[in-house]
Amino acid sequence: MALDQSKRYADLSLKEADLIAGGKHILCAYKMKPKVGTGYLEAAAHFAAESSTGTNVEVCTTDDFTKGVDALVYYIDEKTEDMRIAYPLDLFDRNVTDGRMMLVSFLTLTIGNNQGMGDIEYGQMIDFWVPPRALQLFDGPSKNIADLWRILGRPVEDGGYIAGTIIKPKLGLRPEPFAEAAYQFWLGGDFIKNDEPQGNQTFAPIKKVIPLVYDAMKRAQDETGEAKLFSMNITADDHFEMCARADFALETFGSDADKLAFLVDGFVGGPGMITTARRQYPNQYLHYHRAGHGMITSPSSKRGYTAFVLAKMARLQGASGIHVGTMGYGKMEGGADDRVIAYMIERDACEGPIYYQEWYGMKATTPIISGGMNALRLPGFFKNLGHGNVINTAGGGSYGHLDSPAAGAKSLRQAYECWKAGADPIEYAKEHKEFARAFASFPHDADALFPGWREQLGSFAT
Ligand code: CAP
Ligand code: MG
Repeated sequence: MALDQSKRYADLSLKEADLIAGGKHILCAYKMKPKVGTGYLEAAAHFAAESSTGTNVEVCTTDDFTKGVDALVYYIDEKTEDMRIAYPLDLFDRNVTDGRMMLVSFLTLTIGNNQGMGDIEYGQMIDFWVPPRALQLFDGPSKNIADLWRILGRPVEDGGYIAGTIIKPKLGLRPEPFAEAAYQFWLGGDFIKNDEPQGNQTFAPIKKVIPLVYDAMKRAQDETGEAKLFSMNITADDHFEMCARADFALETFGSDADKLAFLVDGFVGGPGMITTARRQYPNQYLHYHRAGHGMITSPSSKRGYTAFVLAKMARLQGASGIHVGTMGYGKMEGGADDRVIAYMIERDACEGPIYYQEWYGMKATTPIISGGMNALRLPGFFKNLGHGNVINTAGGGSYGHLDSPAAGAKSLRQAYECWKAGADPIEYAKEHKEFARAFASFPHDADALFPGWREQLGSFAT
């Protein structure tokens, strides 16, 4: 049995509204369940102790100052497993170099040791609230979708849908076929990203691939008269290796370097990689790929934190865009309600699952929609989200189009135009060939989403 520390680490008389008005705490909400035999408040207090100044026993080195920075449980509801903790700002580590806050310290405290405690069955962070002072101390995004819209020659507000892809197959393309796949898509679309494991494999060395990709970009730009964008994976264990990749690409792209984004596998790589990219390359769009996050953010998980929390942290850190799933319209887990993930990162104020967060002008982070998407799934997706100001990357949805990757790309854009016009997709398809051919390309989806399409579209789709 652990020591009951609830007298020190819990104060249920504290009001959330007062804590928010005071602005001196970061608030975190968890779903927490103690192990059988441990009382709820007792477990919660131990959780707060372990996440701040304490341990499982009293230590003689504690003084009055120490107690002033204790994290405090301020709300519990055993039935719903709700537990909320207020963390004094002074608890969090600050940079020696510039006094700023760091995400790694936020994580070490709020979702660190508390994840492996013997008297806790599970604890998962479902929301957090950041006071204005802490917002000032995080980098936030430097570039975002507005910068991409400007490059694409569109309005910097409501600039609309960016049609993208991921070079597929995921691995196994040598430099020439890789660049050719990029060229083929760019003839119809805007944005291409490396798939998250693509880097400097021996069969496709960066120093051969990147110049060929840039050449493909230039040719596609000449051919279409449009600007094109490429998001390059610079993920690496070593900071200097990341920079070597990024610097090489910037030099290669030369006068088109503004069209180069940097992709970082930020979940497996960790916050340090994101901040390295954010601080080293503030002029480039920073693309946060979250591969691996499902290990804790899956709806089946009761530990770690949710996809919502991950996205909110990404905006604080300064990701220009982060994957937010497909809200039940693609191949990955998630549902229609995941809209709130997108809203929280793109709005200046937003109601989260627990907290209302104001961002006080911190730049927005773009929702990146990826995973099993194609033209047929997009109209429903946009309807659910309520807008189309996103980057969408469709790998299978582009390279799986029967006619060509360019036709796949065009079918994506047409799906957006169809939704924007409020048109009936089958009727719209009759006048838009690439969209019509998406029905024949993805007949499984077509049957599920538009039963009767074969009879209605007939020769338009074949
Ligand atoms: C999509 C993707 C992304 C997933 C990751 C893939 O490809 O590139 O990695 O979207 O999930 O390899 O699966 P497809 P999330 O378009 O071919 O499905 O975006 O939810 O983080
Ligand atoms: Mg991928």
